[in-house]
Amino acid sequence: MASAETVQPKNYVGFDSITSQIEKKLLKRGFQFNVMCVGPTGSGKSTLINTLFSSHLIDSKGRTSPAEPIHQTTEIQTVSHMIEENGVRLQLNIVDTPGYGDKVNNERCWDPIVKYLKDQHSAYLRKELTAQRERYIPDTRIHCCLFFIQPTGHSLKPIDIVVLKKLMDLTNVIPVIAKSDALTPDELSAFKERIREEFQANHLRMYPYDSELLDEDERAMNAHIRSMVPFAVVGSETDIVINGKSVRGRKNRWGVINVEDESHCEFISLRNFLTRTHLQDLIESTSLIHYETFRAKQLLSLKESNTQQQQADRNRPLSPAGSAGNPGIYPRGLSAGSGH
Ligand SMILES: Nc1nc2c(ncn2[C@@H]2O[C@H](COP(=O)(O)OP(=O)(O)OP(=O)(O)O)[C@@H](O)[C@H]2O)c(=O)[nH]1
Ligand SMILES: [Mg+2]
Repeated sequence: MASAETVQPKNYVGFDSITSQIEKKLLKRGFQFNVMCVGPTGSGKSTLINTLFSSHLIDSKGRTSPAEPIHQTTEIQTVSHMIEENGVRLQLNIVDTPGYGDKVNNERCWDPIVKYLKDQHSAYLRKELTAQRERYIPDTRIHCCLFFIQPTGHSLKPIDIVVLKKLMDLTNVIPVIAKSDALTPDELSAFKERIREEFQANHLRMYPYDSELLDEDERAMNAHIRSMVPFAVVGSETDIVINGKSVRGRKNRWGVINVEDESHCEFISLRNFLTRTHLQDLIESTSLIHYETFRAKQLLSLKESNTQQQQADRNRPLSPAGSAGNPGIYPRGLSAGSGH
């Protein structure tokens, strides 16, 4: 058999334009990027979402007067934003979740969040398995979950570890230290170090993941990110004027924290990481790692239950009404809302 070797065509064939064709098509269609915020009650999730996208997308507890009622997120809510930069359209969907862990009994308080994540994988799988599937399946799978850690300066709480373990199997998890203005720089770096150790000790896989396919630059970038994670962030919905320039900040009795100043917090690093350097990789690893794992598990359990059903059917005495029944539009076990 002839060995594989690179052959140079004599005349210009033109298929090298395929990359720009694909690019053009993708850019025209745009991207969907779905981010979810998870964390304890009052940890600043809604405020950070508003800070990230500079608009009042979601009610936070921030009050401008004592008479104003406290806003607490009580159900999972999604807001969408269409962003366009240099002809590239990005549909950003942000999923805010109610804080967990403030009840007397916190058992299974994470269930609605886990169910939401699984439902999105399941909806995609159902669409993919239909006979006449759409060429382009709208993607509601969560590409990245910002996990809010309270700035205690101690360690992760047992409930955090339980929730993190559930989330890691389903999505890319990026831990952030919320309200990091509560810690001094020394406390913050010691806290970060302890959290990284706890992640390792509890076998919690933190995004970004290493892979053999990465080149040297990408590896170096990931190593840099890993040395930074968890990102220490501060959120604010108030504009403050510093040197004649209006910025998002928090004013307290001893000064002003400028959310966008990299010497004050890592908000800008987090935003660049999400929307610039790792956007494509977050989308890709959701599809290639988390969705594939979910898909394989679902299809295997489907196969098992079908085999069991067939065996039961075979053992059943024959009767005129002994048909296996109508499996419906979905394969058995994959009805809407399955997968949890
Ligand atoms: N000091 C400080 N306070 C913050 C920060 N971010 C938010 N807050 C305040 O913390 C309170 C709660 O913020 P939210 O954004 O509503 O918290 P949440 O996590 O959405 O709360 P739930 O919806 O109840 O889960 C508000 O009073 C915010 O102004 C921060 O970075 N630093
Ligand atoms: Mg909230």
